[in-house]
Amino acid sequence: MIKGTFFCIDAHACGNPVRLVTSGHPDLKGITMSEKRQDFLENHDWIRQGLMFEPRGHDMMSGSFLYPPCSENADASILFIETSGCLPMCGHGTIGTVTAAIENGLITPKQKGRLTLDVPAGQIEVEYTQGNSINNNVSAVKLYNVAAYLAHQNIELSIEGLGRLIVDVSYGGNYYVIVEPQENFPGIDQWSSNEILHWSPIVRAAASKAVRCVHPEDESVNGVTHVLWTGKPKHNNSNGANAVFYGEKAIDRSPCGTGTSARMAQLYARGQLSLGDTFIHESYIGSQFIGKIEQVVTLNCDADNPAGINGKIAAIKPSIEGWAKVFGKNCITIDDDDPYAFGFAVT
Ligand code: PYC
Repeated sequence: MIKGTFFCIDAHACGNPVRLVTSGHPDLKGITMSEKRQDFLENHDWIRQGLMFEPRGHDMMSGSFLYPPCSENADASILFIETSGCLPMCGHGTIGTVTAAIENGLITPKQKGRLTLDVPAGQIEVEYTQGNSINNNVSAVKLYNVAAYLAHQNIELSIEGLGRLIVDVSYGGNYYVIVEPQENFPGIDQWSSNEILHWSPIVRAAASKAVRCVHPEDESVNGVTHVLWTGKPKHNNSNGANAVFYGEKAIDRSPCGTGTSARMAQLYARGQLSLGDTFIHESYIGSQFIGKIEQVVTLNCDADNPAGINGKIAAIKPSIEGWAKVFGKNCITIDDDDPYAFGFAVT
């Protein structure tokens, strides 16, 4: 029996997939997108599994649902889905979702060219550029992300078979272990994708043991979920390059919006970037996002904040600019009779 039918618009943002699901949304309990994300994970996760994993998706698959705004000032809300779960925030996912939604008239902005969006990690602003003499496509999306901050610095990890690594952990909408070139890691330009896929889950597990990451304003945003490896860029105009590992087997094909935000927060905390600086970040396939430090802010931690942080956190508000292309429309069914209704992953 058919359990669900989902119309989808398939796109990619700078190379990484975005499947915007335009029908079949479950009603979600909760007032905020953070609460709705929890409800989705507890009660409707079969939809994500069926649409993201093979045979309907693949290791890198990610996507989104649009929901009505949760706040009065917002135009819409986004729930992000991918193979690893439902991210609090996703940069490439926002760029792809906004492009597909605006081109297909799925959001009516209060002000043309601008959107305010509720996402599980908070509220973000978006500017988009639409239309030229040839078509009415969206050619660029710039998102103003939630506050990003360096959470842990100079953590020593001992990785069997690789050796000692010194890493930082930074937040840009998700928590990232950041590994820069050093004695036991020559840089992404010297490593194959197989090496990144092999070592990433091991490094993520070691970092998760070594540090505690809980967002001071929302305890449901927690845990080191991504690994960001750095190295030499391919393009002369890039300021940095990265390979972001997520889920169990994925390397982001885009430069990763939340990863770029986390990296800029790390570089800002070390004095290597300043307010107003741009940072052109390159992905493993050479595609680029333009990051910028738009504001310097302070996160005030309540006395009983879930992270147990005493005091204030110095943070930045970064923007990320990129593009996406819509390439198809899809009607996907998930049928109870299918032994692979809820997907599988080959490990
Ligand atoms: O662009 O933020 C991002 C992202 C997270 C995981 C994959 N891409």
